[in-house]
Amino acid sequence: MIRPVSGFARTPGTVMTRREALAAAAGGIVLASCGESFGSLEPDAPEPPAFVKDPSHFIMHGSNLEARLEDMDGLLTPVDRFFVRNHSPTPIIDADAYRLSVGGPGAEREVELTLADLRTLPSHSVIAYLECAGNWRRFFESVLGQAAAGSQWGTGAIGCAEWSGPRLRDVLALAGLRPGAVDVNLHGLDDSAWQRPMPLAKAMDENTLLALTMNGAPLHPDHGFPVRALLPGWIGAASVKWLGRIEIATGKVWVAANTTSYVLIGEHWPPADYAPASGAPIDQGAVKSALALPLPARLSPGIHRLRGFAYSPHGPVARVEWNAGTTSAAGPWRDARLIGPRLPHAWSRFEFEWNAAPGNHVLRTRATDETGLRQPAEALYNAKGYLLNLALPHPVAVE
Ligand SMILES: Nc1nc2c(c(=O)[nH]1)N[C@H]1C(S)=C(S)[C@@H](COP(=O)(O)O)O[C@H]1N2
Ligand SMILES: [Mo]
Repeated sequence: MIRPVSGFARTPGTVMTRREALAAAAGGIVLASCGESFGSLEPDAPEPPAFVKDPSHFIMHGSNLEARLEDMDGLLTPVDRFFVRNHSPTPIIDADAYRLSVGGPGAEREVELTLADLRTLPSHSVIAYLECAGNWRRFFESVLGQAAAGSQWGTGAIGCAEWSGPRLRDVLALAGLRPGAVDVNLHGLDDSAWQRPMPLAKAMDENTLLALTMNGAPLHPDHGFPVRALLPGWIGAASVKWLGRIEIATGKVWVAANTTSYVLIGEHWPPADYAPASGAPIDQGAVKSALALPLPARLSPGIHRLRGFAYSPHGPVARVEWNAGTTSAAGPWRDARLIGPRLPHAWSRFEFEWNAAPGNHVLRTRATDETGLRQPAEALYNAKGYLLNLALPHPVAVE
């Protein structure tokens, strides 16, 4: 049942941070005698981990977990291998108390939805990759020679999953769009109160979802249980997890995630006159490919079948090439085989055979998408380290 609410919606849902949930489980939270407020945590209680899943499969970067491409095989990344990017610890949300509020100045009315309400709406599925805009950031230092600020991700801030749930546009229709609606801002229920707006056109896209499931199972807490947005082709930051509020605005919305972060800053990147930021905000990702090998890799001499993943926000990848060279010089490009389905929002897998001679080598791959966009040989520095997509030199020692 969908309840219209009057005035500005109250804070939706009942949220406990992971720390509070752990403390509650351990008896660390004391209810005040009137039952209205929580007592404080023991001051010297150790900080709990920022995530729920077993971090041992991952490379840890503070509150973030980087996946290892060499651990991934099929089209879909298993949840226990899927990277996590958290601006604050994973909140544990009570599904029964959960409410999603939808409204704002661009809406006809304020509505509040339960998880059951969302489950009654028509469900749509999309197989889509999700990548952090800062994936590959560590190569700004090792390849471009100038470090960029932020988590020093290698190639593993990416995964591909099947996401299902109602379309965002069907949820917006429940609140009713006014003619003046311009932007749709999404608010997370985590401590960071993560927000990222999108223009109405992206919100109305048939593949912009409020995902309730990932690979057929309810969302894992680390990936946004009970509801996350999923914006295929856009930087991961826009796919807001633990969604609590959808605000329909009558003007452009400026938040941290499109002014101080997720903007291109640097001498080659002039600020955009439409944005109150020192750089132009980014939304789409870039065409890229990466080998499913450790970085650096070590192989025995002989013929190896190597494989990897290639993807573009603009549609399926049409071609992947590879070459074996050195740090300073690429070898001749050769075609890799594309394997498995080529879907509009998913990544493609590729493979090729390489006869590895003893010595130190540098392998490179480059993807070309169906629109003809190809990974470049070089890239321009930006201070926050986003969207690096040059044909990555991957060192391989053969011995
Ligand atoms: N509420 C909330 N949503 C969020 C974030 C966050 O910190 N809080 N991080 C964003 C970023 S930067 C990325 S890259 C993706 C990562 O999604 P994942 O952790 O499910 O892999 O979630 C996005 N959604
Ligand atoms: Mo991200």
